[in-house]
Parts: sequence; C-alpha cells; structure tokens
Amino acid sequence: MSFHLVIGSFMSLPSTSQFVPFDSFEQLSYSLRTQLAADIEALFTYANLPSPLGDACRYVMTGEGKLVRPLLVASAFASIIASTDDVTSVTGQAETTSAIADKPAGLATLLRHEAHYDMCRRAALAVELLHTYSLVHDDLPCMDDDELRRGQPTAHIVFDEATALLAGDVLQTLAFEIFSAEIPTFAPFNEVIASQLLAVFAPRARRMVSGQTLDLNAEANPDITQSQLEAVHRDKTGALIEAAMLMGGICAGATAQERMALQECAQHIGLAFQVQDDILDVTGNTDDLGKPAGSDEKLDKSTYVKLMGVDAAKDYAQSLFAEGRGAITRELGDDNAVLAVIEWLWQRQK
Ligand code: GRG
Repeated sequence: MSFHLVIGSFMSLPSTSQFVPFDSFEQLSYSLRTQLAADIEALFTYANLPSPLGDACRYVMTGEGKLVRPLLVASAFASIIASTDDVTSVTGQAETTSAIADKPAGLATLLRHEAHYDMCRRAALAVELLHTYSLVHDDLPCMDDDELRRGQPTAHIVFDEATALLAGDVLQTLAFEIFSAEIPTFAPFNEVIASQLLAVFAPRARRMVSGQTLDLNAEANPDITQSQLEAVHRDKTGALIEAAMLMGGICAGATAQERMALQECAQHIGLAFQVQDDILDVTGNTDDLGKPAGSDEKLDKSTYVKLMGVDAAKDYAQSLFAEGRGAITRELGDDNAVLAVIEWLWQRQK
C-alpha cells in the first residue's frame, strides 16, 4: 500500500529536525523503531537507575516487541499532520503554516516547531513503557507465571521476582515522567500538550489495570457473555490503544472531530487486536509468537475463541477492523498512515 505519510525522520537532533517523507509502512516502522531505541537509551541514561534495576529495564525495553502502540501514536500524528495546515490549536499560539496545497512544505514549517514532533516522541515512548510494564507484571508468578516473552526469558527468570516487580513499577512511573522530563535529546516539553497528553493517558492507564482485574475475575467462568468479555477488553487492551491514537492526534493538533474519529477507530481496533490475540493463542506456535502458545487454555481464560469458536472469531475480527477503517476513512480519507498500520495489524501472525 502506498500512502502519503509525511513525518519527521524520527531521528531528531537537539537543535534541528531532519524531515523525510515516507511512502510505506515499512519506512515508518523502521524509522520509529530506530528513534524509539535511541529515546529509550536516552531516558535510561537520564534516569540513572541503580543495578540491577536499570539492567532489567533495558532488558525488557529492548526485546523484540511489535511496537503496536508507538506505531499507532506515530501514524495518528502523521495522518492528522497530513490533513491539516494549521497547528494553532495545539499551543494556542499563532503558528499557522501555509496552504495545504503544498503539504510537505507546510509540514516542514510545522515540524520546525520541534515541540509538536518531540512531544509525539515522548507519547510514543510513554505508551511503550506502560505497555511493557504491564507485560512484566502480567508474566510474574503471582499472575500468569510465564517464562517466555518477546522470544526471550521473562524478566523474573533472568533477574529475580523482586527486580522484575520493581522494573515494572519504575517503567510505569517513567511513562508519566517522560511528558515533562528535561532530556538533552528532546526539545523542551510543551506544557499545553503535556497536560493534554496526561489527561488522556492517566485514566486509560488506570483502566488497563481495572481490565486486568476484570480478566482475573472472569477466569474459569464458563457463562461469560460477549458483552462482559467486551467490557474486560475495552479496558485491559483497548484503553491503551485508544490513548496511543488520541495522543498522536493531540501532538498534531487534531480537531475535536478528528479526535472523535481517532477514538472511534481505536475502540474497534483495540477489540479486534484482542480477538486476534485470542485466535493466535490457539492457531499460532510458540516460536512465532515469542510467548507460549496455548496459554489461555492452560490458565482457563475467558476468550473470544472459547466464546464463539475460531471461525466466528476471525469473522468478528474482520468486521471490527472494517469498522475501524471506516471511522478513519470518513474523517481523513483513504490514503493515510493509520490505515497502513491497520492493514499491517490485520495481516499479523504474531
Ligand atoms: C497491570 C499486570 C497488569 C496488566 C494489565 C495489558 C495487560 C493488563 C496484561 C498484558 C497481557 C495481555 C495478554 C494483554 C492483552 C493485550 C495484549 C494482546 C498484549 C500483548 O501485546 P502485543 O502483542 O505485545 O502488542 P508485544 O510484545 O508485541 O509488545
């Protein structure tokens, strides 16, 4: 799929930004992965965590995750940027760029205001930190007691349980600290954007934990209904996906209507992602997944596969992806980065 994604290179320097147009999902993904790796290292240098905490954090944050949530931040940012020529709404200051007819030039003007672009980098980092904390805690012996994650031994196996617990804790606090931390490789944080990001992020981080509780409550419940299962995953999996897309939009100065479209899309994609996860748990293998296949059954989890069977679950995922695409297409057209990420998600095998 070719689309008009135009975004900063994601390799921004302290004082200047290089802007490179992308026209494929692969370019976006490569660029995001490279930038995020540099930002993770800069954050850990800044945080100066004692041993073995710092080692455990680096270990879990440099594993082979898919970076779904940072990609959603970046793609929402890029899609909104590409559809607008006015960033006044982000800061309340007059930073209006020139006409949309020349989008790349307008974008370069926008991105010269590094605050917007670098706040997007902070948001991408925040969602990955929070997500990784949830995985580290989810794998602990008191939760799912898993020994494999992202193709490598889990944190409590490599380190010890106390270190893994603390690593999850500090990743969570860093996910909030990053919005206003003064780190040399980031432009100074923008207070207006930071407070908007926090307002979106904090309640959804809290909902993720509520969802985990509902999920534990639902274990071994053969009578769970689809709407009850939906309530679990709207919070457990969906809330952070929603935060990711909304935060990308906020950094780009999305209008209220655009934010609503991003939110609607995220709600469908979040559920679709979970349905897929349930399917892959029974159809995938441990090597491809990088985590133990069949663990839902082992833990007697309530899943979409258990509720409706594999085939109906596949149909359901397909219809949810279609609804997610529809929400974006109606607002932003049919040629943008969010749609490219949705396409990649739809095809995923792990
Ligand atoms: C607060 C302990 C605690 C948990 C919160 C998110 C969560 C609840 C637990 C993580 C385990 C899990 C199976 C969550 C469902 C969402 C999901 C499919 C997570 C896996 O996300 P991917 O596939 O993982 O994006 P990678 O490794 O690619 O980043």
